[in-house]
Amino acid sequence: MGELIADTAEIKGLEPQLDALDQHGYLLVRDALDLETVEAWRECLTRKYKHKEWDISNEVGNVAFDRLLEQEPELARVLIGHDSVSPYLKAMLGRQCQLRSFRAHINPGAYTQEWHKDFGYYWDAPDEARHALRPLCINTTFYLTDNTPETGRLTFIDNFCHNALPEEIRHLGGYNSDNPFYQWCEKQQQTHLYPLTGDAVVFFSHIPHQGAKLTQEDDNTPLRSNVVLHYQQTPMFPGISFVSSSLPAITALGYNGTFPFVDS
Ligand SMILES: O=C(O)CCC(=O)C(=O)O
Ligand SMILES: [Fe+2]
Repeated sequence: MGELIADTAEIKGLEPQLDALDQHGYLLVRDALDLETVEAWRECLTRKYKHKEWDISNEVGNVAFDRLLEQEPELARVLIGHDSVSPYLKAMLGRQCQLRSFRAHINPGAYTQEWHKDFGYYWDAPDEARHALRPLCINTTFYLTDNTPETGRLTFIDNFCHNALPEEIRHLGGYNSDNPFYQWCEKQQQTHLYPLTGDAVVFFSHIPHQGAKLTQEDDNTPLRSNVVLHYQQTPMFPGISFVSSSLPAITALGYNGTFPFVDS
């Protein structure tokens, strides 16, 4: 498999960074969180994992927590519209930027994520209304542990952002690698990102991606984990296809409270 290193973390200055986000669909932001914040999050997720307080535990090795805005308000709310990612969110979504959902992941054992797109409805929209503008959603994924070529990664498809997914595979997916969407993704030229502790990856929620953990941590090393905030540009019907629901955020923050860049 050919591999391109598009080290968007090296790009300095907002405009070139936005150009890179536009071109690749993702941007690696170094040192988004300080170590104190990272350690508080690791402690939180480890504790909740030990107490089996997760909302989802799936067959590819992801354990997810979906109600942290309500359960851990002090830790969670400071990440909404966080300074490290707010210039990109503001530039891409403006004041229409709404927090959609807040999900943290921990990977206790073997983990190769299914190829997936968080925002599936993006691909349905043109079939429904071909003149409608397609809403844009953005992930800000904060990494709490190191991903190196030896230990783990987040993988994207090269030159994908402005190409359409072939129509026959657009709606497919699932945890099983035995599906044509997964196999199509595997055949494409890919870029592996290696986000380190405290780094964030900002990316468009409709583009296919896959996380992985390559080695099991020893007892003294924190388990691979991350915190994902999904933002959406337009108020959306709660039932559209998206990996996580918009309802816990609205319940925890109130509708107006989900808009970080609007003065209330
Ligand atoms: O495990 C990972 O790195 C992937 C996380 C993910 O799917 C996301 O941020 O949307
Ligand atoms: Fe994802």
